[in-house]
Amino acid sequence: MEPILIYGFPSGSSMGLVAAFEHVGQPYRLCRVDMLTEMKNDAYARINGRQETPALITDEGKALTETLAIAAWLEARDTERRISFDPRSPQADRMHQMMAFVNTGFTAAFTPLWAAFEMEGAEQETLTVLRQFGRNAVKERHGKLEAMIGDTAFLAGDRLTLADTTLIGVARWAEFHEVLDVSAYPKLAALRRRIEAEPAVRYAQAIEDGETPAGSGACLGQVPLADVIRRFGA
Ligand SMILES: N[C@@H](CCC(=O)N[C@@H](CS)C(=O)NCC(=O)O)C(=O)O
Repeated sequence: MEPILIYGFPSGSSMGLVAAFEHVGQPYRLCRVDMLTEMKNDAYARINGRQETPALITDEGKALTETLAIAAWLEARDTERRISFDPRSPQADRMHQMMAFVNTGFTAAFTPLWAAFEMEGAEQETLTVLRQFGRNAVKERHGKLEAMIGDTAFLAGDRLTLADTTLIGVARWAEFHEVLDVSAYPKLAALRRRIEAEPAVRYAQAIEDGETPAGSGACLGQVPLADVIRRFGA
């Protein structure tokens, strides 16, 4: 069977993995999850016990969770090295380093902002503390990332790789939460523009927006979440 990538909307980090699968160009399917209404229940927990997206149903019908694990699964099958490098090369080391930084410190910095956003009935004081803490953390991590961006067109070289797709779904959260002026980080701003202009990323954005873009033809269609849970849930 073809792997099925379960992606969340709105504004899911999994948008980057959709772009990665599309860019690799091997047959895959998608499964769309409304993160606000379809994820926090026992049925979805049969796919991912943490009730999060992304998740992957592998070609062996097994559920695999966590962005970095799914990216590693894809990297191992990217034999034409369309989105990765030879695993023993310095470029692969750099790619993994950037993916790890983005998926840990950079992504985690947004946690207080999401907590404040989703909190119902919280005291104003609590929300203010969370937002202030989140704003500072996001700015600090943006500064660190800006310093880590080199002279290449993309994060790990001159072409789109898994480092860029790991970043792109998360980077836009800065605008969502309106916590900083993106232009204060010119290297990151330019990098994001280049990543967002890639056909696979434009495809993934259109998919997230609920459109039906033509794409490369590698995506064989969307599978309803209920079917995925029924067939592959634990
Ligand atoms: N460590 C996980 C984190 C995944 C994650 O936080 N996903 C978000 C969407 S981008 C989510 O599902 N949030 C829902 C929630 O926890 O409320 C990974 O890297 O895959």
